[in-house]
Amino acid sequence: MERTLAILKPDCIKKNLIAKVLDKIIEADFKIVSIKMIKLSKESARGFYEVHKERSFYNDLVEYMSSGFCVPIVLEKENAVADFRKLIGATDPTKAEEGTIRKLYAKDMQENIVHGSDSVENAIIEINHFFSRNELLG
Ligand code: IDP
Ligand code: MG
Repeated sequence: MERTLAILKPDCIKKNLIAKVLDKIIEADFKIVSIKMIKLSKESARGFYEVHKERSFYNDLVEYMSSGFCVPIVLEKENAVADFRKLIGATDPTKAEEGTIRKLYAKDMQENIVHGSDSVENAIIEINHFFSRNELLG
């Protein structure tokens, strides 16, 4: 079994889409290992997206991700990382496949509703960014 980190981003929460997105995730056979609702500090958002720190969109991304509540979720499934990336669709919703979460609900390249880890190694790092050991038992 593999784990991945999903985050329902602030636009998802503001648009009241938590239940709709969770339903897509559960329909696709992911098991929810752990889930919480938190507001990221700018420092935490900066750290989470550190790989993008040289990109032109980095400061806007940090503002956006710390602008309201997020819902980080640890998901488990065989092939969870790749399967979840497939379920969410391309970063740019105009390029996302029909039926994907971003195609259905994302506004644009920044406000794209949901995060998904891009590798098994990064999934472990990202899960540890949000969840402590006792929040991952069960
Ligand atoms: P991903 O979320 O599909 O893995 P990344 O390239 O890792 O995409 O970018 C992280 C996040 O940064 C995106 O989900 C999106 O919110 C934001 N982002 C990426 N590229 C752009 C851009 O060109 N303009 C504005 N925001 C962007
Ligand atoms: Mg990424």
